[in-house]
Amino acid sequence: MDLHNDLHRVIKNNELALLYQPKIEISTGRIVSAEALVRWNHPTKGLISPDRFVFLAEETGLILDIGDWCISEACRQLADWQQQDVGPVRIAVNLSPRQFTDRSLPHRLQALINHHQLQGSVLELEVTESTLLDDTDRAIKMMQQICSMDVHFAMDDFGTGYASFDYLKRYPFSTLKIDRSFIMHMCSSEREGSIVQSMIEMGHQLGLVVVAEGVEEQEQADSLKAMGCDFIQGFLYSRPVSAQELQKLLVEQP
Ligand code: G
Ligand code: G
Ligand code: NA
Ligand code: MN
Repeated sequence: MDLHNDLHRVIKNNELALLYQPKIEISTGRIVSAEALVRWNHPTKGLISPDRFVFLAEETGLILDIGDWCISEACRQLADWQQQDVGPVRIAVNLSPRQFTDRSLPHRLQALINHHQLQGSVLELEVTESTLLDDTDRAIKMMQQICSMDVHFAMDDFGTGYASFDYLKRYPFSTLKIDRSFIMHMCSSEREGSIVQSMIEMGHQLGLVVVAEGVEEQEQADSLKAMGCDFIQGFLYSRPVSAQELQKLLVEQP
């Protein structure tokens, strides 16, 4: 498979890029955070979505290098904005399961934070439950180590797997992201609406900040606001955009 061979060269050839999707704080309407989403700018095949190469990279172990590149690029961008007085804004980076088996992750995160003279709190890590399944105790320990650097964790795609509220209680998460499949039907189905409402309430009871993903319609945003959801993310507000475009949005907001 030739994509596979090409994948070995993505970093050396500088073919990866991060796009950023704003997360809007519902109470203020402001962008205070953005999710970094990786893209592969292939020399002949054009822009390739992570859906097509992240699993390949997981299989081959290349995800470690790609993941490192993403975190380090996010830190570089944060430092750049800090110097230009853009923001304040936090960046959330997605972590894949394999990255979480790497015991040197906390140490390398700390080194990047120090190198770029950042506060840990400007960085968030998004993980899905599959990332945590392997070795619970070790995962909790690693998360605690990273949390002590003031880097926070978000549980991504919540509601799609087996992760229960017990899960959220045991692992040091500070944010819960409701999967977009629930948001999609929340206004057309009373049942789905109630599920979203209960996720928000239970999230708050556990002391978590709640983000709704995949918000595409104003009606959904209005309901989420009425339900007390904290942040929204989705095409209604913005697609993932380049760093320059996000910078423009940040600079122009009141
Ligand atoms: O951006 P897009 O909607 O195409 O992302 C598709 C999938 O790829 C999503 O599940 C998203 O979480 C994942 N993804 C995007 N960027 C990264 C990344 O930097 N690392 C990992 N592990 N997954 C990512
Ligand atoms: O798995 P994760 O939640 O990281 O997936 C993020 C993916 O969701 C990205 O590929 C992003 O492009 C996509 N996405 C973001 N907002 C929306 C939206 O409003 N609608 C849809 N259909 N996809 C979205
Ligand atoms: Na994510
Ligand atoms: Mn998600």
